[in-house]
Amino acid sequence: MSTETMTSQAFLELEDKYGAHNYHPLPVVLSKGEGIYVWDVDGKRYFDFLSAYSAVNQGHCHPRIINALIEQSRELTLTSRAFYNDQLGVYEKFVTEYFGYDKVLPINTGVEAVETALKLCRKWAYKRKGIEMNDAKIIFASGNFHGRTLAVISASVDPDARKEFGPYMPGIVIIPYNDTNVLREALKDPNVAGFIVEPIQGEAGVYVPDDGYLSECSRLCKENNVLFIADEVQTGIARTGKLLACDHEEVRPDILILGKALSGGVFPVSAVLADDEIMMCIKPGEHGSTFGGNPLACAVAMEALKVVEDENLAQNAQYLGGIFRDRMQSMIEKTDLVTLVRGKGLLNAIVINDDENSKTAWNICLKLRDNGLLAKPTHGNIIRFAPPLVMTEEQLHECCDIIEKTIFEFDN
Ligand code: IF1
Repeated sequence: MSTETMTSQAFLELEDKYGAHNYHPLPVVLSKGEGIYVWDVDGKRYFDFLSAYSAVNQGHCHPRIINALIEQSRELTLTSRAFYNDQLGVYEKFVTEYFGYDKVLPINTGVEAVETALKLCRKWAYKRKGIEMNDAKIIFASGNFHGRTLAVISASVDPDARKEFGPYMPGIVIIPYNDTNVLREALKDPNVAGFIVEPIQGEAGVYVPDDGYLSECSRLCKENNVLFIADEVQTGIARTGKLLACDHEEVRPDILILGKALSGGVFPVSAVLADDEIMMCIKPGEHGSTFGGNPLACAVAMEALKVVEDENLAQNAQYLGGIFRDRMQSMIEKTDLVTLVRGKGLLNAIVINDDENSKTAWNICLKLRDNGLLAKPTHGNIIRFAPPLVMTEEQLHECCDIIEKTIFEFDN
């Protein structure tokens, strides 16, 4: 089908007619991306303030990452893990040194990496910790988002994610987020093998825990011989102003989960990192995936991580994040429509002065779109702002001007 003469409306109608209705996208049809910008089918340019949920930290179609993709795809794309390939070992050495772990288990999507971490934790529980077979429990935080599989939604408290998908997986304990007292109590159960947490809860609305929360959680886990598992699928890889969000508190997770920006948003590449003591609990045949560790993924991920380092993206996110929150803070003082801004680095959100069920945040996002900036509401009254990390200070100010102008237009 030639798409050149098709209107935005025609593309919306195609998705509506032929695609499952498991999403409710903002009405804008994109056909090109470069750096911090995306363009719609009519050629209108936007600042991307979602970055595909932090997958495109390095910016859209980064020339170095795309080049790695093209070069490798000419040579070899997939062997499966039935054979060795000449990229995997090189990547494994690179990525383990980059993040400081003995071993990596390469996989594809974020949720697969979460599943991998949960399985690894259970294996460790039986082989090392000595928990009776099938008694292992893993603690999750309320408000979590770890993906869409049956195991993971079993730990969700979001009715949309859970309801009518039962029966649910057992062995899950849910405690409040940002509460170390409850964790301390929960850890007294000797059958607890792991505690999995997002350093900042994304889906919950960019909910930043108190300073010291992660380090205290990690300390409590260590004290109780429980694995501290960090889901850094969204917060990792420079997004929050450090390579990992855990780095803000100098916490080293026992199991580290990465995804999204590991490929710079080129295609799904995820990873689980751990030391030998944990990772060697899994033996050949016990876990895997056809595409996990494919040579294309290895080449792309290596280049994507090099770009993060070479372009100082963590430092840039840290610096611009401060400016962004300052600008939002001074905006908030001039309007009743926005009540607060929160976040770390370039993972931020503003809270709209309205209830969760209102359409205000959605309508603001439509106006932002009209004014050339793309963002998406979460939970009805929260707007997440997460641009690619390759932005300059001048560009960020331009974006803050758009947000301010849009909010003030709305306020009247
Ligand atoms: C969707 C949210 C973000 C994640 C963490 C694992 C995964 C995710 C911390 C799974 C995925 C996504 C998926 C996306 C919406 C999105 C999201 F709003 F739902 F919460 F980013 F903030 N751990 N997050 O955030 O990774 O399997 O998707 O690769 O459309 O479901 P995945």
